[in-house]
Amino acid sequence: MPIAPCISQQVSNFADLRHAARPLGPKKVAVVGADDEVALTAADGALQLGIALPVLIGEEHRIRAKAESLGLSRLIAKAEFVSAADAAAVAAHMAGDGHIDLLLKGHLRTDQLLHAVLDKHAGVRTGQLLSDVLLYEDTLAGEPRLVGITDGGLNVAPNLEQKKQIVENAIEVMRCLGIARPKLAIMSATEAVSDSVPSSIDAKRLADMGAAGDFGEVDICGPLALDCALLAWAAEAKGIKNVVAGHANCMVVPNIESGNLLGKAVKYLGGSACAHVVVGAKVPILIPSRVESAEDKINSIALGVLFAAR
Ligand code: COD
Repeated sequence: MPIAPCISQQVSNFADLRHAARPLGPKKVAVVGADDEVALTAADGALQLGIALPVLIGEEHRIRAKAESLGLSRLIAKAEFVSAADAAAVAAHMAGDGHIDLLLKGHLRTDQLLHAVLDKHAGVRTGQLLSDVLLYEDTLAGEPRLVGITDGGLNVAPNLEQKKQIVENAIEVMRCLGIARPKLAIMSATEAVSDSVPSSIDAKRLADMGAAGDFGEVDICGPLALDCALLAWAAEAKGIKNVVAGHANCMVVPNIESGNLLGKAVKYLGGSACAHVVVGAKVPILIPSRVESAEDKINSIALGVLFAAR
């Protein structure tokens, strides 16, 4: 059954994304290991935007000291504090019990948070694969638009069944941006299907599933290389006639390395702002890297709010 878009109008940049999140908030956002300068600054920004009610989890005296040193008096006054030695486990159980709408990684390692979330006793797992979708602002077609990359954050070497679930998760995120019929490019190094490039075989299989209607209202094309996914003139030059080619809303990459490299390339080489969210669990999970800015983390909170409200 097709899933209805979360919002009626398509979100095409991060300003729109924050705007779209406002009427859907505030959501309870747990900052896990909250004695973290950037995460606290982002939580304060999201509080100010009206999209988050921060729940600061970790060693309370450290969190208060850090927030005070940053001058975040509004956050200290409005946030809920949860004192916990094992912030990840406490946050995961609170999410499982329905007390938290969104998890944001603070001062702890990504795998610490993910292992707490994957613990069956926490009640956050749904049976669906968890995967990460990153958004960046793409300007190759002239007008800025948000384009997704998945999965550069979680699944190291997904098999075909796991890629199928990564596609399903990506479709759900695209629908949250108001895209009723998302265009997904299944990425490889070439448009040719070849035994010597295994990702091209999986890409063709996923595209065939898309054509057979297995994913509902969606256009899927693969294998596609980066140029033909994003540049209409490149697809035309190669004679590829498909609605996705040159206009992909989301690129599904073959493994974590390609997704991670592509995500960091759009950010650091391309200079784009970013947002990303892990979906597939009971609540959206935000696992920004330690070097991401507070602004990118606020974008991720806005994306998480949109997803949580679907
Ligand atoms: N979705 C749902 N369940 C999962 C997933 C997933 N993506 N991955 C594992 N599980 C379940 C398994 O079914 C199992 O029940 C349990 O979790 C443990 O599974 P393992 O032993 O295969 O997984 P782990 O413990 O080795 O680690 C899972 C991680 C997600 C932590 C691991 O894959 C990981 O570290 N991924 C990379 C994360 C990372 O460092 N990203 C940084 C780049 S930004």
